[in-house]
Amino acid sequence: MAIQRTQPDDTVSDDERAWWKEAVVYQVYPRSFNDSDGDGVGDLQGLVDRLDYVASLGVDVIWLNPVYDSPQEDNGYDISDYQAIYEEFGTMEDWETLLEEVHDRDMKLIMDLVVNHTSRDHEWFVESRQGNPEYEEYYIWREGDGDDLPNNWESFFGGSAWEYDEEREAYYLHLYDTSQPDLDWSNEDVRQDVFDTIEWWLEKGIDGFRMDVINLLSKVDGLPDGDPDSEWVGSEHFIDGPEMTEYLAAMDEQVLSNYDIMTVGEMPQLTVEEAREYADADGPLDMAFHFQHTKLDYDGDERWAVGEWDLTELKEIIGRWQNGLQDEGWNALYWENHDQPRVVSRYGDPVNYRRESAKLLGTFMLTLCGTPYIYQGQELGMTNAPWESMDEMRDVDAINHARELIESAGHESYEDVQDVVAYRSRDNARTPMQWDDAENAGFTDGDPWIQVNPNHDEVNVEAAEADDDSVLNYYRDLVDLRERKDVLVYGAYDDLLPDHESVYAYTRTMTENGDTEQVLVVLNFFDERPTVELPVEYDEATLLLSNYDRADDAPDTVSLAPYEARIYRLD
Ligand code: TEU
Repeated sequence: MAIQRTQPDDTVSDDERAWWKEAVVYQVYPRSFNDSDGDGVGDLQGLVDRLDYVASLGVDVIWLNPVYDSPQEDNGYDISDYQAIYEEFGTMEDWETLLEEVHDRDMKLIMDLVVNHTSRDHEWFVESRQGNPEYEEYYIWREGDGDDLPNNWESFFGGSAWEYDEEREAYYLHLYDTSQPDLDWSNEDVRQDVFDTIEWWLEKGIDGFRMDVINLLSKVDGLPDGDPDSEWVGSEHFIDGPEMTEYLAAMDEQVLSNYDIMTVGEMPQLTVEEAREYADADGPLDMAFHFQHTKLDYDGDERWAVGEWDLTELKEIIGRWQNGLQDEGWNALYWENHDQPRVVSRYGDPVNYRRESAKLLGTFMLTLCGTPYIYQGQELGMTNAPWESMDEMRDVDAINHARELIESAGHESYEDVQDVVAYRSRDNARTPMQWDDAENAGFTDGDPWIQVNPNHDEVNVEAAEADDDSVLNYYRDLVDLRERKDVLVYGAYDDLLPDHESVYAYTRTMTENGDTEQVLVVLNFFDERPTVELPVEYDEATLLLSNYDRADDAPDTVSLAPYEARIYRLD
């Protein structure tokens, strides 16, 4: 007999349901997806050409990274015009075609909203640095003569968060690259201009936003020095600042609440308690990306060092988020995005068990409670690339930190820091999508803007399509299973083995109209062959999906092969 849970949180009422909870999202980084005109850079037409592929995954929503006009210092996260398309990606007409084609395939399109900062080339900044009274206060300026920094805050990309501007003879704040000045959200005109921009896009018919570093908008008055020992100096004064809730509530009231859309906030250093507040039913955010599970392989707090990771720590983090948002808020589930190295190279085994571990990690992401986000190429089991020299790297974050590492630790050359930089670089996510085994993986006829991963001769869509057992076809099965099983979307999560160091096993349970449905997920995260006893009760167990062909034992005593993943239904 299935475990009859009595907790009220097993049941799902109609008003707890939402289309964006039932959706699976696919993230497209347009610069690296598909190049239609041979200039080596992916583009909107290239994405349109591959929409049938995206639809074939069974996903419901596409999140498109920034395509707005931009000098591309941070690949489009430095926006110079919110209402224009970056020329190399195409035209506004191409974008409109994209939206139409996405909708024609019954998918939705969400756009990236980057409003903590603009590009230095944005008209607002150009006017602001000239001291035009209308825009003077649009950014965070502080007096100075170029010698004394206004405070000790650091840029996430390394170095001080202040840059001296010769023209205005003052410093401006940039929490990211020097080319990305922070907007001053305490200025009502800034807020109004941003809200107008949001409305302009919503009126064009998009289905929502992913909001870049949205918990950084409010900075503490007086901009006091931060704790010099903290992971990101100054962050206690600019993350979740005092006016955050007010700004978001205004955004919601004036614009977002008038549309049936989905919103997901990207929130560095987010805790589950904060997520509950941000994501409460009346707020503007449906869900948020936190970073806790992406830091397991840091060395302590240090991102530019690699440490051993621990499965029980992953369980502890995931459990906290699964349980913490069970009745308030909603999880955004992800392993990869354009900022994260490839997950198989971090938490799987890219050499001996690439296929098995990619499937295992996918099973995990698609059987938790929340909305899953698959990043392009994750469904192929794409891996990190080699990065033999600095010349091959494109990412401002990786390049700055590689330089810092070389200087600070008394190293002499890139070779001395290559291991950590190649492992951590965001460029790993940005190598071109691997369509086939041709010279440039079918991504472009020209010279790709960034190297193609040499393993594209083996790991590519064409090969995966022809192989029933591919990671790609397994992802399709996972998405399909999730779309058919409400319990995988809404069911309550119970960790069966919180202390086990290599096997992760949990149930998902949902009660509806008095019937309880239960699914059991068993995951062996390493290359050992453990046998585990599981505290489950059932009359009948049906294996729904597995990445091995040999799962014949009953789910109360399970012997697992390396990186084996199984999903059972228990009745
Ligand atoms: O990223 C914010 C950010 O700080 C992280 O995503 C960071 O890259 C991550 O913690 C690394 O583990 C967003 C965008 O996603 C990123 O591409 C931009 O560079 C950044 O904002 C600035 O807009």
